[in-house]
Amino acid sequence: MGSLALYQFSTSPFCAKIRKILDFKGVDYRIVEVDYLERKELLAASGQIMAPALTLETGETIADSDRIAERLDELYPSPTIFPPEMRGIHLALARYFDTELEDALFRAAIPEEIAHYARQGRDREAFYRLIRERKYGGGFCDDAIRRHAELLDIANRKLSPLDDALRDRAFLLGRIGYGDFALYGQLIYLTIGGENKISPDLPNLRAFHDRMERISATLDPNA
Ligand SMILES: N[C@@H](CCC(=O)N[C@@H](CS)C(=O)NCC(=O)O)C(=O)O
Repeated sequence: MGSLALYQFSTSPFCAKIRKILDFKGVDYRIVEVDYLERKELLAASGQIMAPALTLETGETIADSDRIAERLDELYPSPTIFPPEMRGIHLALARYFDTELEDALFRAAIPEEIAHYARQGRDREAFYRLIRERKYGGGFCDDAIRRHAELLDIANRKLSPLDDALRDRAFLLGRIGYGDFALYGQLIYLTIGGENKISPDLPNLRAFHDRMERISATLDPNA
C-alpha cells in the first residue's frame, strides 16, 4: 500500500495526458522519471517497457494510458473525465489523437527531441537516433530534420480543424472530458524544450492549451 507512482518519460504525450488527469482529479502521486534509453524501474514495476505505467494504492501497476485513465475514473469518479453519454465519443477522440495526430506531431518534433537528447550528451543522442531508426528505418531522423517545415505544415493542417472546433467553446465537446486530456497530451510535442510552438495561426488551440495548463489539483475548469 502507498501513494500512487507514475512512471513516465518527460516528453511523452501519453504521460502528459495521465499527469493532467491525476491533477484534475486531485489525486496525490509521485513521478518516477524513467530513462528512455534504459527503463530499468519501469520494467521492474510493470513488466514491460512502455510508458506511462501507474502503480495504484493497492500496489498493482497498470500500463497503457487508456486503461490507466479508465481505472482512475473508476477509483476516483469525481470529477469525471467521462461525462454522462459522452464516454464513447471521448474514447474515439482520444484514439484519433493518440494515433493519427500523434504520428504527425511526433514527426514534426524530431528536431526538438534530438536536441533534448543532444543536451544530455553525444552518446545519448546517438542512442536515441538508433532506437528511432531501428523502428522507422535508416535515415529517419535526418530525413525528419531536413523535411521539418513540411512535417510541421502537415501537423498544423491536422490541428486546424481542432482550432475551429474550439472557436466557441472552452473544451472540444463543451464540457471537459477524456478527449481534451488526450489532445493536451499530444500538444506536448510542440512544447519540448520549454518554448510553446503552437502556431499563432491556431489561437483557439493555444488558448485551450493555456486553459489545460492551469488545471491543477485545486482548480475545476468547469466551475
Ligand atoms: N498505447 C500506449 C502507447 C504508449 C507509448 O507509445 N509510449 C511511448 C512513449 S511516448 C513509449 O513508451 N515508447 C517506447 C518505445 O516505443 O520503445 C498508451 O496509450 O499508453
